[in-house]
Amino acid sequence: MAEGKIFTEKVWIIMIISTLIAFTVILGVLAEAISYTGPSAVCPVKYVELNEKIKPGVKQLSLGVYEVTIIGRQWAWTPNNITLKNPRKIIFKVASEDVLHGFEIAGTNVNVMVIPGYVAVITWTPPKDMEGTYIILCNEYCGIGHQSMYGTLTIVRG
Ligand SMILES: [Cu+2]
Repeated sequence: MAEGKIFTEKVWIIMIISTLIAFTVILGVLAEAISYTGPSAVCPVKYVELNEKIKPGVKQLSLGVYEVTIIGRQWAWTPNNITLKNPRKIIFKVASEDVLHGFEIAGTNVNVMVIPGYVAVITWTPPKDMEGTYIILCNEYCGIGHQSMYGTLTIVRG
């Protein structure tokens, strides 16, 4: 009788461990499939130095590699309309001049909270076939004009 219980316990332990392994493998494969890149890095910036240290704009680092520096303030992103030609890798550096904002490019996995006093850094590899115009929006309520805080990212191929 006791041996039968031990056998049942072993079967259950094996089933639980194999389920955990299966879930972990599935999660890993799906994360790879959607190009999940994990949490972004943040680095502090002194509030008064923000405008000296952070110059909004687009910089091409090498062929297809762009650094896009964006400042969020109530209620706009600067720059507001970004056009990139054949991007392979985009490094977004996003900072807030006033309150908490949320930087999101709709339809992609770019989504980061922009905390005043920090620069959020996201490295994003857009899919090779991705082109067109995508909405950049603020997804953290940041005041009365929050709904008008949006811009565009246009990816041009060819
Ligand atoms: Cu907002």
